[in-house]
Amino acid sequence: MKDLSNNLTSEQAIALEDKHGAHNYHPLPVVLKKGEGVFVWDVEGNKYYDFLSAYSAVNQGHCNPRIVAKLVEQAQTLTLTSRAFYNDTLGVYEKFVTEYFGFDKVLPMNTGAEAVETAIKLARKWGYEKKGIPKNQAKIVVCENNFHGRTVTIISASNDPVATDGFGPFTPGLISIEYNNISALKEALEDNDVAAFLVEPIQGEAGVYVPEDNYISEAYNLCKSKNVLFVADEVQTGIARTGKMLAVDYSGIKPDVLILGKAISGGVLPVSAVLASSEIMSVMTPGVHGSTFGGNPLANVVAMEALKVVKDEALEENAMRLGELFRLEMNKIVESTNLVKLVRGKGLLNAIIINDDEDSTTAWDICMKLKDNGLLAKPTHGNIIRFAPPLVMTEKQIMECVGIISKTLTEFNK
Ligand code: IF1
Repeated sequence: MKDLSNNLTSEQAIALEDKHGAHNYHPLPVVLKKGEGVFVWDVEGNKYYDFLSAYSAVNQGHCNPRIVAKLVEQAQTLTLTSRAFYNDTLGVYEKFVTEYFGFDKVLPMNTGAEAVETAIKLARKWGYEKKGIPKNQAKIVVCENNFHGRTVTIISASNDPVATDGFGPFTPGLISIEYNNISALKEALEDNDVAAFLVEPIQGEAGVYVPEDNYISEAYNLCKSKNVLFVADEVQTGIARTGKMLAVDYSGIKPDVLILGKAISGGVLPVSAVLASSEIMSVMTPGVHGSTFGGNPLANVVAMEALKVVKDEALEENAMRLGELFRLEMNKIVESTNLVKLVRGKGLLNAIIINDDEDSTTAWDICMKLKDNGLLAKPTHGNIIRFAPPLVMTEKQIMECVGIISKTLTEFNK
């Protein structure tokens, strides 16, 4: 066990980042040194419940022993070959993951954004070669207040000025419509040049915005009726986070293209994937797309173990059950204070809406108090606090966290 008493203080660590690092984040002032299961420790040895899970990447808990063991074993054997050659883990992983989610083919990538970019390229190429869309005319429909990543093409689909200002010019062919509005999608699909509809089954960054129950299934059916690919971005909602293996499982549909990331590796290293049918994936011929690290041996063995852990530890069921308990208890708190307007979410992807302006510091101030009380969470937009603990939580732990949140909100003075 690593000695926790050595080197940096929080102040020193923060100063180093401030001096030497780009200021592209505004982190909560806590410096983490260790993670184990649902807990993290800062450099002073203070222990916290992690209610962010690295944005739903450590669903299996921090430093999951099974996943780390596979990482260490492979790291001492073969870490990277590139795709210039075959290796003995990629085909095994591709069989495993395609059967796990029920698709013919997978294209392995690394970050969520890379997988989204891959899906955009795949949809466009399918549009030209299979649907007959005129060259360079393909359109992809996206939803307002989406979050799909930070690349220039992906932010070209964003209406968030903070994510877009100063990064133009933008990629054409991305049509934005209102989320959770079927008639808006119906209208957009009147355009025969639409190749795909790219959507989050629950909008995470928008503040855990859960659409109407039939939105996803009706959107899927509309896409089928117009020969448009339904592309589900489950980078944040996937891997049992919402109480089902995929958030689309609540709608009983199977997307034409599935995008996964984050917890597909248990947060141990960047792994993402795009899954589709053979017919769709057949447009990806040798040399048209790739990545140095995509499908690397470390990623392959880690992802297989991370996905096995989800089933072996029944994390879907646990997230479903504890999520229902969490929202039940949070609603009691909502009734008892006017500080919180509502709680919403599915499984263990939840958020509370603070009863204050978006540009107030109230949500941040509450998170600072939560930190003092031993729980780490962070606001998304302004007045929304996301609560997303690792899915390995126990009922006793979730009730202890409810107690911390209740205590913090009760004692909070604006
Ligand atoms: C940040 C939150 C944001 C995602 C969905 C693709 C990606 C993400 C649905 C890209 C990434 C991360 C990125 C991180 C904050 C976090 C996030 F919603 F999860 F909280 F921003 F919206 N699709 N989400 O959520 O995956 O390239 O990051 O691996 O950029 O600040 P990535």
